[in-house]
Amino acid sequence: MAKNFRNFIGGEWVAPTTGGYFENRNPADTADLIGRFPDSGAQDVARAVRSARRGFDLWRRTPAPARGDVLRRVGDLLVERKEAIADAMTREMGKVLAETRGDVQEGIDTAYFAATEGRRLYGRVVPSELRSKWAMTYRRPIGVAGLITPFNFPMAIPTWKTFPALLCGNAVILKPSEDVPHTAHLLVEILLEAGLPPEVIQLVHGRGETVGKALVEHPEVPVISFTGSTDTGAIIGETCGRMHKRLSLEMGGKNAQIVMDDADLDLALEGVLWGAFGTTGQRCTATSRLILHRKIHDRFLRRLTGAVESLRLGDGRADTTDVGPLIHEAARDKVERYVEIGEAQGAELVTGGRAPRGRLAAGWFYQPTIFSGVKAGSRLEQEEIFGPVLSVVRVNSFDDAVRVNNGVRYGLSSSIYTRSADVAFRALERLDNGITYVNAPTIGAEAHLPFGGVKATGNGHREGGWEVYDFYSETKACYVDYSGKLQRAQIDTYEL
Ligand code: UN1
Repeated sequence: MAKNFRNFIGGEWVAPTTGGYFENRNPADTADLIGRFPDSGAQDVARAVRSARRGFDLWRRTPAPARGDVLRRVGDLLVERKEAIADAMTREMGKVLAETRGDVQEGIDTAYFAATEGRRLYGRVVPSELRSKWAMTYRRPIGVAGLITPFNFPMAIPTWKTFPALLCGNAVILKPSEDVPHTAHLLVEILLEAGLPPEVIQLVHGRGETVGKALVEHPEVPVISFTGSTDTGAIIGETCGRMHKRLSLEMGGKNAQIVMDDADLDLALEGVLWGAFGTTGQRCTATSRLILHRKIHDRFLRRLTGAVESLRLGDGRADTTDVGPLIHEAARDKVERYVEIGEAQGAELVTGGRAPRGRLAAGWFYQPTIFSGVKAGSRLEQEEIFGPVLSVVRVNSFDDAVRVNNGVRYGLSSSIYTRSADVAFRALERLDNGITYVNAPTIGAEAHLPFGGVKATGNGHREGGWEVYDFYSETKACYVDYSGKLQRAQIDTYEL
């Protein structure tokens, strides 16, 4: 019998007020039922907010280094349970074990970074223009943060949002994707075990249209962070704009790897295989376009096709698997639709292009797929597919490659393979993305660097690294005048 999991609200594990549950199934084998999770409603969110307000009152007064100590213990527990969590994550999400281990590791890195930030969280002391007066800033917590996370990094992304929010002294309400609720459950168990006061964290499972919406619209949740589609981000942005909320958005991508004629082709080949088909193409940073210089186009494409045809599809928990399933039926339908669009628009299907039969029909698998002769501006080249489909675009020059790379509405990551230092630096300058890699694929951001994109990918904020701490805290400017008299800024120092 599959278990009914619960929300964590008000310091306890509770059933949803709606009484409804949804199923969580293994995408590699849909007969494998992992559990049922709460299909919560707005009332559950309202309870969570009331509790988080109490948690916030306590936590905001806990010294930041002590908050950091809790997160260090969280990191230690993640280290201890890395293997078990990776296994559970592959079971509910599908990507191969090496990747789910990496996903937990990203959480560990984020925890240890946050732990040390507890002893920094710097403000500044600056000279005042007036005598006997100090001027300084410090960082204050904001309140209850509503965090809405996607399926593709079931541990890493919740930790990117939760840990900095907590370190800054906020209380958190986490609404994980309904495709990966179990990993979020394991994370919250660890936070509690590490000594986080219970009302500082709330876990509310459910759908975006119900729980996510209720969180975004709740007047006592002043901070929202969302990773997901650009369309949903736009709706959230409207609400947050109207309600004066602080909002961080991480949305779509249409990332390209450029291979110049002077590139190390072996390296570029490994890079695109990993970038395009790792996580079955379901990363915001996935390589979905390959921009090839005409001089190496045919050679490279031939070798790439051979390599892609030898990738092994299967259950992510088997050692022999390179590429796992897609997350669910709708994701596979979307990939199928784009393959039809590609063919209808005249691109050439080089390999893949269908779902495998036989044993793999038990899951949401799709063959790694390459289209060549893809035209810049066509739908295949412009729209995010979030699956194992790579579009190859042929270009004549570096300038052409830059134009194609920048000619989409998104701007998350980009990559260029070249042996020329000046081409590499020109690429860093001209590629319109939040992240650019030289001689490395479009995926693989490290937890201590700012993560995010330009144009329709984001709204100017960054996750990860040091910048995210600015997002989760409010800067207060403080002036202390010990002159014993009224000193007028802009006037007294400058009076003749
Ligand atoms: C995402 O796809 O949403 O850079 C996150 C990477 C990972 C994170 C991806 N470290 O590919």
